[in-house]
Amino acid sequence: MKPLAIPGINEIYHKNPVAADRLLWGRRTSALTRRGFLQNSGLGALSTALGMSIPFARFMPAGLIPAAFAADSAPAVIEGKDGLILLNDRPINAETPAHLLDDDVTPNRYLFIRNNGIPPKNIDAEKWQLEVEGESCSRPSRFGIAELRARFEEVTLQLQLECGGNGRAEFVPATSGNQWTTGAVACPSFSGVRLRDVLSYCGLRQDAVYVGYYGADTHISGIPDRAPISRGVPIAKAMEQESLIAWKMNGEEIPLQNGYPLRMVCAGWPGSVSGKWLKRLVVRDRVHDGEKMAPPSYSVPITPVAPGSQVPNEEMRIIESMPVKSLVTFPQSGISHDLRENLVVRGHAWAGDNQVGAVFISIDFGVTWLPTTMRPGANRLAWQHWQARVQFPQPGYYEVWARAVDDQGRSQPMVVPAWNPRGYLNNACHRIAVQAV
Ligand SMILES: Nc1nc2c(c(=O)[nH]1)N[C@H]1C(S)=C(S)[C@@H](COP(=O)(O)O)O[C@H]1N2
Ligand SMILES: [Mo]
Repeated sequence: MKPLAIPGINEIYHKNPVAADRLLWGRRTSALTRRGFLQNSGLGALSTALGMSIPFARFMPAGLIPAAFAADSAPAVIEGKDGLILLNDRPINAETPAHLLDDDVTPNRYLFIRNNGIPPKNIDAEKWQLEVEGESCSRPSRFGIAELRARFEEVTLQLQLECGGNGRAEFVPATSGNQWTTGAVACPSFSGVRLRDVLSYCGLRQDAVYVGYYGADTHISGIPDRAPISRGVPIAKAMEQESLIAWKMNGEEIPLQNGYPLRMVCAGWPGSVSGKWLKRLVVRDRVHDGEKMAPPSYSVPITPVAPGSQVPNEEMRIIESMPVKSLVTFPQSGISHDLRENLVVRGHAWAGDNQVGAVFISIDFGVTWLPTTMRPGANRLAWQHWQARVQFPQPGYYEVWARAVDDQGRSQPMVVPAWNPRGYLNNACHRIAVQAV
């Protein structure tokens, strides 16, 4: 099902080499693209390239790159992380293919890795200390992990983490940073204490505005005392009952790459607010000013801009709750399916601080949408599971598209949404390819 040649590719190369490269080598094809890359090649050529007919070809949006053209990347060899796709090896950044995210609760080995620096080495969890301080903290304190455990109530919650740059690979023109496709998201279960219990114990002054974190990872440059990243959340988010300081993931130690032995988890916001290898929390009387806290990091233009624009920092806002999104985790894109049988299609959906209202799927390029059955999430800020059965009318090439709508009525877009300089918040619909035979 993976064609070796794409008709018209030479012309595409001529006009837009970056796009052509993506088409051939990239994995940038899970959402629709605004550009008509294939406009020179007719539908006949497209069917030839796919090696099969396209029953709903008449509904195919102009310029759609078939999901079947998504190239396979070789999985990386990262200890304890079988099957992840490596995007960068220094610092390590690796994403999870959609079909490996099929579990209701993401196993430790499938939690994506997004490192801004180099993780600490030779960690002794028994000696690990968390400091809480800052100008708006009235009772600065230190805790070992055993003390956190003894002093505060232990809670376990399933919490969804998604990197703000997930889906970046689909923006045109390309934006710098890790070229995540769909796999910088997961929803493991975390155990620890509530951030708010710790903060309340340490005393928040009246003027407290923000909580910032510092981790034990080191800057890629090797410069000591330079934090690779130090972000945080406004007090209101920190005080939510789902915001945790966690030492366990799925009942096990947190994997080294994911923040062992202690991390913050503030779900529904960009993953970057959830500090790993957590050493220090600072209660601030202003928006925290740590590394990668201010625009343009993890920020988007306040008003939409033309693709490729330069945007002054003052015209950007820091990303907070993430937009509604979904994934098809079963079947794996590219399968062949026996036409005589229904195909079970399933996945997850999530909506930042909100709930998902509904998930729909389409097998005719978005002309008709079928409802799916949804199960509630395990708790607030956990992803929600959906499932449907589809029947294909005749043999040929199909795409299954999934589209979630949040409880405010906001839908995922079909096409890549507002371009922004750093390539954040692409919540376009996920598509998979199915050959009915
Ligand atoms: N100390 C520290 N915390 C960090 C990071 C980091 O590089 N260092 N990366 C952040 C980013 S950008 C994301 S998306 C999440 C990723 O968490 P994961 O690697 O466990 O999936 O951790 C966040 N916390
Ligand atoms: Mo991130």
